[in-house]
This record gives sequence, C-alpha cells and structure tokens, in this order.
Amino acid sequence: MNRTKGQRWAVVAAGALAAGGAIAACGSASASSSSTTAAPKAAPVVVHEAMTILTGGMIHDPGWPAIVPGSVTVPAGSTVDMTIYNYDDGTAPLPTSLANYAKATGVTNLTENGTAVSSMDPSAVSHTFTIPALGVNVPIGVMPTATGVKNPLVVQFSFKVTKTGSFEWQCMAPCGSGSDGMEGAMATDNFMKGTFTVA
Ligand SMILES: [Cu+2]
Repeated sequence: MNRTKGQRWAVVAAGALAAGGAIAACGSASASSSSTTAAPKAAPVVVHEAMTILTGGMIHDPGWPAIVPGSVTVPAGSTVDMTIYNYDDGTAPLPTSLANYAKATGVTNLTENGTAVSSMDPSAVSHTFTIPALGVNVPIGVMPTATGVKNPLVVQFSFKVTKTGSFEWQCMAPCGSGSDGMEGAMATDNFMKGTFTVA
C-alpha cells in the first residue's frame, strides 16, 4: 500500500519536473538555469527588446515622428539586446552643440543594416536613442530608399544595465518642430522621449 502510494507520488513529481522543463525550454536560454532549485538569483539574463521609429505621416500626425513603444522595462542586471527599426528616411542633422551624439557610447556590437557603426556624420543622423543616465547613446541613420522598397533600417546593439530605476530615454536629433526642431515630438512623452525602467 505504502509502496504504491510512494510510486504514485514519484510519478506526480516526475510529471511536475517535466512540465517545469517544458516551460523553461519555451523561455529565453537563460531561463533553463531556473529549473535547478539552487539557481542563484543573479543568473545572467539577456533580454531582447525592439522599438520602431515611425514618421509623423505614418501615424497620421505629420511632423510628429515617434519611437514606439515609449516605455520599456527590463530586469535589473540584464544585458539588453536591442533592435530599432527606423522607417524614417529623413535626417535631423545634429547641430555643433549636439555633435557628440553622432558617436555611439555605452553599447557594444552596434550595427546598422549589418554594418558595424561607431559614429556617423552628424549631418547624416535621423534620430538618436539616448539614455543619458545610463550613458547610452546610439546615432541612427536614415531608412535607405535607393531601392524604392520601404524596408526599415535595422539598428542592433547591446548594453548591460548597471543601475535600477526609471530613466528617461530621448532622441537628441532635432526632429521635432519649432525654430530649433526641439519642440513638439521632441518634447512629448511617447514620441521622441519616454521611459526606460530597470526593475
Ligand atoms: Cu528623433
């Protein structure tokens, strides 16, 4: 009797383990470490995030480009593999006072349509993805239109988050309205600025 009961429990336990294993397999590669009860909390985590730059015309508000989603949340201590798709074929040249934002900082493995990039001509910048508090700055070139096909420019890079908190991301290229291009979309949440949360 007792032996039968024990065997039944063993089967249930094995089933639970199998289910746990299946769940881990569906998650990110790092999730597999969670199947071990003694897994350390600080296991390295890689998260994949994507943002898309839409022109004002695409979202029916000409002159109001946006990087969406405006809010991104990643786990503390994680490495963020970011992909930004730029559908904007227009430049927003960086003025001399902001020319430093044509240089990538705080990220590794930056590529734009597969080409390694460390900086670009300030006049060639379409937008930037900048998180001042984390030292992250990525200059983003225009969507190529030579072929006539509207494929976005694909911008990829990685960075490790070293702090927790809620930080502002913003575009530093004057792509908004007003005499200096810094108004409108540039000064409005969920257009050219938003929130990057590490929690
Ligand atoms: Cu912009």
